[in-house]
Amino acid sequence: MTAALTKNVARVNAERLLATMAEMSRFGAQPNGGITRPGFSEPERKARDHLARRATEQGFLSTVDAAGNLIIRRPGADPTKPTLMLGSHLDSVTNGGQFDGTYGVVAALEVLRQLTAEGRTGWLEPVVVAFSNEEGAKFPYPFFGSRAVVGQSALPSNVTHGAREELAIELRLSGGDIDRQESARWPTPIGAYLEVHIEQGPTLERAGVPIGVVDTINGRTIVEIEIRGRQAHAGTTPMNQRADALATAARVILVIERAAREQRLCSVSTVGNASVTPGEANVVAGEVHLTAEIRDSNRGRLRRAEAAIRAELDTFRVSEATLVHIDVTMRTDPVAADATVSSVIREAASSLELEHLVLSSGAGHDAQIIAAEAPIGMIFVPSRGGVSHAPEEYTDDEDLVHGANVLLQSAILLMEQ
Ligand code: HGY
Ligand code: MN
Ligand code: MN
Ligand code: MN
Repeated sequence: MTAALTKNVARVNAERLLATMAEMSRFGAQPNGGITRPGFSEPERKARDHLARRATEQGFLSTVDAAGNLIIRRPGADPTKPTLMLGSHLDSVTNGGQFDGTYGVVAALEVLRQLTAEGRTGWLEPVVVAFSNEEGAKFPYPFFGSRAVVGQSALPSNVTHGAREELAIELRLSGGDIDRQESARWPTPIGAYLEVHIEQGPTLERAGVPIGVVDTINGRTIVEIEIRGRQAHAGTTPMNQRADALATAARVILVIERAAREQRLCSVSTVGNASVTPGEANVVAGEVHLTAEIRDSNRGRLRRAEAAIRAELDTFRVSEATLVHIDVTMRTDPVAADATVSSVIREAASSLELEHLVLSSGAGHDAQIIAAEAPIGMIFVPSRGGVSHAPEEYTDDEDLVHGANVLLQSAILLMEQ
């Protein structure tokens, strides 16, 4: 491709993209440079309101659906056309980074601005969606918004009345309504879904390649593990008369870690949360609650790993004085990106003279949920040191601009097909 040809390729307004990213990083900012902006929290509401304000200043229409998703449309958008959905999320994990999710939403808005400025229309109507509670940091129902859009409920069937009520209050403050989730279901066919995201892993940086084209997104199973022992005095209870919930929890954690690290039953396995009751030095723990997850790109392996972990933990039920109860709270299957959408992304990268690499996603994304109803494609940009879900998360300005340009070019190719 010659330089003259590349010059004619549409580009986003890089300055405005980076300025909007900088603005968004104020919401939930921590002294250490991290971001704490859990779904359905005050900082996340402020971030969404800010972006909605920016969008309406530009003449777009912004609405919030019953699931708390922020939706940005062009005025006069043709409601009969299938949607070209451009999305990601604005919520973060506790003390996470500025780029995870937010970059995808800000880039999508920038693409909508550029498509509009150039007066581009096609058989698809471009719409930006900032999905609510993708991470599930404060309310443990990840993909809350994207699930609602495809008519699935993110709430586990056994959610307690109290937990549901707590969510209902925060969701209402965010403009949603827990009793009207079905109304969040997307009303028109989704012709294609595109999401640009930081890689959150080291592959692109190591290869020195600016653009990743995602072929698969790993599946994930989240389990809650309840370990019940007998609360007792740590100074007087003989070691052979204890039912120590925390000691059992330690063994459970190692079983789960071994599943991926040693047994290689799945690609990764993690216990990311433990809460100990009562959690005091001089008390044998009576109860421990663990949240664990396993991930893999193969559905069969994921299911077999889950069964193997369960079987091993089952032996604890008889060998330990404590009681171990396991509850699956979320299963997402591995998802393949659509071949046509992915080839459009590759073509878009080539037209911008950007080298690309095909890779899989270890992290979860709203794209994998939308895949239930639409062909999806994902664009990755490099993450410094492969770090994410941490304050050190960072992507160069130049790479942010490249990713947004590939998103824009992919959108144009899909709309004008
Ligand atoms: O946890 C994930 O994979 C994603 O960042 N929500
Ligand atoms: Mn994340
Ligand atoms: Mn994300
Ligand atoms: Mn005492």
